[in-house]
Amino acid sequence: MLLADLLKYDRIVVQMHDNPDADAVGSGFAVYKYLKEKGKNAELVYAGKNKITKSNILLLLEELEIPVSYLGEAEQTVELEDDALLLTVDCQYGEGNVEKINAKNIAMIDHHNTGRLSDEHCEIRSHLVSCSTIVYDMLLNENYNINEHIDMATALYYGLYMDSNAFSEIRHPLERDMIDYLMIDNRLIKRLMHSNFTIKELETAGIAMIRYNLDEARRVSIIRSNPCDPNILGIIGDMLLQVDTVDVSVIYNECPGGYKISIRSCVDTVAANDLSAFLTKDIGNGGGHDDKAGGFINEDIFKQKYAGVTIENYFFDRVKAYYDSFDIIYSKKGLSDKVGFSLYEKKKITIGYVKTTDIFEEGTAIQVRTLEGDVYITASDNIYLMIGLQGEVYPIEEEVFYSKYQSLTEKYTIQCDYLPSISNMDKNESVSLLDYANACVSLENNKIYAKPLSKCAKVFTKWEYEKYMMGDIGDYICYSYDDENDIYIINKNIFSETYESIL
Ligand SMILES: [Mn+2]
Repeated sequence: MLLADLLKYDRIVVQMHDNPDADAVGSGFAVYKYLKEKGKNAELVYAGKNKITKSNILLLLEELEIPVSYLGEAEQTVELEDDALLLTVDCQYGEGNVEKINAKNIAMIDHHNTGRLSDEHCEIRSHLVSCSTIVYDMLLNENYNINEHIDMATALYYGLYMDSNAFSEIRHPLERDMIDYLMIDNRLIKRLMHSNFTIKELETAGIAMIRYNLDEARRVSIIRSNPCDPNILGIIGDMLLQVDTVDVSVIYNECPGGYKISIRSCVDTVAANDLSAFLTKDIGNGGGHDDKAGGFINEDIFKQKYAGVTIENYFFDRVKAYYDSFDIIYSKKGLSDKVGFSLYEKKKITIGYVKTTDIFEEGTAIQVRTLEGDVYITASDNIYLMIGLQGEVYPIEEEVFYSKYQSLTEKYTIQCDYLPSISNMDKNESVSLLDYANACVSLENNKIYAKPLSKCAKVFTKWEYEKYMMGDIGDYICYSYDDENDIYIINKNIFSETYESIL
């Protein structure tokens, strides 16, 4: 669905979920404002038992002069005209968290995973942490200049901020781009950040800390908190990491529909986002950064999959299982055991490459943003970037490049979920890597040693990645034919597409 698709209606009611949070307000207000500007008879509403009382939301509405109507318990009383459109934001029509309004025409924009997929009336992207991100992206697709409206930019930013637990649970590069791009009212954001919870909630945090549990050997603490605002979990976690014997903290509590999790880590061998993904695998979703992450476990799915297991035991067992699940490999030290590796050759496929100094001046600190995370390098005539079939990017030295690839005269083009971008860190300028990419094809002697992993591995490569490369069972651990300290992971699908065995 496109935002422009909504314009065929003249009257549009934008409905946020009941007890609207910052994300519902941010995404709802942005769409509302866009529709108003297009000359539509638009309205921003919410319904349900409760009127908004949370201090930060009231402040947000007041300061940005967001006109919101409260419809009360609307199911019996409100009926939309036949030619009007009802658009639900940050929620889906018919779900339990949003009062039903009788309407003939219905559209939705949401990031919650209910199993519904996008179609011509719905934009559902459950891989994103906030609905504000979806609306941001939809506005950009309309070539709409959000930054001409500081109120809209600020509301979207705050929506993402709150739904991602202060940006700690961001999963997608689109969300990183959004933070960099939006021009916001910093003073207001600061005020909002500091009116986040009540003195009662502070007490909840205190009680949770008293009830800590510590695994001294693994230096990990697991805490169950009483129900509270998700932000509080992050605050407890930040505090726990100040303790000299704690490296990782896992905090969870009950929330509507399941359990909310917050994870903190201060060691480079445990990335909080990986631990979160592990703990929520098949029963929810999790993500974030290497030091801070969050997640959600769906209660119904949990009970189905782990019948008879209490949530306490689940966390104790799974955290232990996580620590036993991986090996750690440092490229600098090399591999102590090369048993089981075989020789493979790169297939003659066309991939892309860019010379870093074709984009930025020699010596510029650059950040390459890809689906797998950010990589930091310094632009140099000697450093090239390779772009694979699925948009994966990795650096390579010039000399190695020319020994393994032959450049072609054509440009390199691919279609993938997120096109890698590159930015000059000093000037904060970002460009698409594909605009500079040329095609190349691998030479005959492009060989590596590789073997499929039978246990997960975390590889610290010779390049400055944000964190280790994570290899799952079935992915390939590889090292270069000419350099046994150049160790890395190749995803199993990419491996079979790009390498073939030579005996
Ligand atoms: Mn949301």
